[in-house]
Amino acid sequence: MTPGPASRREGVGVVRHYNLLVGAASFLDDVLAGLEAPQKAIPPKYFYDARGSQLFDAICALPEYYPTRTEMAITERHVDEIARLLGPDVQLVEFGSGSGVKTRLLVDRLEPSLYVPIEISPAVLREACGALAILFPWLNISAVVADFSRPIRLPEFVGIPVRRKAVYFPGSTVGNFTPEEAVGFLVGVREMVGPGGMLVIGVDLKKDKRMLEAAYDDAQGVTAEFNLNLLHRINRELGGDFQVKRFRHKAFYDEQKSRIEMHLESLYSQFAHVGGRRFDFRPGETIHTEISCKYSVEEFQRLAARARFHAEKVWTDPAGLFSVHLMIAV
Ligand code: AVI
Repeated sequence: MTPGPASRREGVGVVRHYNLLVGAASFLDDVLAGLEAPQKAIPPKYFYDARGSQLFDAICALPEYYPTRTEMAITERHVDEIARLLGPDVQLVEFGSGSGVKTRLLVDRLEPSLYVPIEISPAVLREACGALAILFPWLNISAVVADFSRPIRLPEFVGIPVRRKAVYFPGSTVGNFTPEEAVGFLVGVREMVGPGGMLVIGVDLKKDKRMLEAAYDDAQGVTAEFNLNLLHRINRELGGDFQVKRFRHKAFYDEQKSRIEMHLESLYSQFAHVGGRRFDFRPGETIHTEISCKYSVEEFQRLAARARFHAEKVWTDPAGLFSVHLMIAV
C-alpha cells in the first residue's frame, strides 16, 4: 500500500475498458424463453439500449418520478459524511452506473483511488466515462461492461493503492430484484468488497399507492414509451414483427408484495413472430417487464443482514420518500 497524493486532483488518471458480457445469455434466448412461459416476461435489463437509456434519463427528470431528485438531495446533504465514513484510497465500484450523473457528487468528494462503473450498455458506459474523464482528469477509471443480474467476478486491478473496497448502488435498482434475489445479489457484493468493505445503496421506501403509481405511469407517457421500447427493440435487433401500437403500458402497485409491477398489455387477440417462432396473445394478456420493490428502512436492513451487511448509517429525506444506507460487510 503506497500513500496517495494529498489530493488526487494533482494526478492524471487512466481509463481502461473491460467487457465481461462475453458468454452471457443472448437477448434472443432470453426473449424466446420469456415469451414461451405461461406468464410471458422479459427481464428488465433489456430496457437499456441507447434509446431506453435516454428514456430512462427522461424518466428521472419527470415531476412524478421523485426517486432521483430525492436521492440526489439526500446525497448532496450528506456527501461529506459519506466520504468521511468511506475513508481514503477507496476502490469504488458502481453497479448500473448509467449516464454517471449521480456519481459525480460522490467522486468529487471521495476522490477514490479507482472508480469501477459496471454497466450493461457499452455505448452508455463509454459516453459516461468520457464525460467523467473530462470532469475529473485525475480519476482512474476501470469501466466494466457486464450484466450484474448474474454473479460477476471483477478482474484484479493492480498498481493502485486500495485501503477499502466499496460498492455504490444508487437509484433503488435493488428494488428491481425480488427480495430473495436481492439477498443473493448482496451476498455477491459482500464477497466483492470483503470484510470491512462498504456498501452505499439507495432504497425507495413504501408510500401512498397513488404517488407510486403516478411515478410509474406519468402524465407525459415517458414511462409508457420506455416500456414499449422493449417491443421496438425486439423488432429492431431480433427482426420481430410486434405491432407496438396494439400494446399498452400497464403499471400498478401490489400492496401485498409491496412492489410496482410493469407489464405490456395486448389490446387485441393477435400474434407476433420472433426468431422464426409465433407467439399468440389474448386481449388483456400481458408481458411482465419489471418489478420495483419498496421497503421500509427496517425491512431493508433486515434483508441486508441476511447477506451479512451491518447497517451503519441511514439517511432519509424529510418526507420519508427515499433512503440512502451505508452498510459494512461483517
Ligand atoms: C432502474 N430502476 C430503479 C427504475 C425503477 O424505479 O424501478 C426503473 C424504472 N422503471 C420505470 N420507471 C423507472
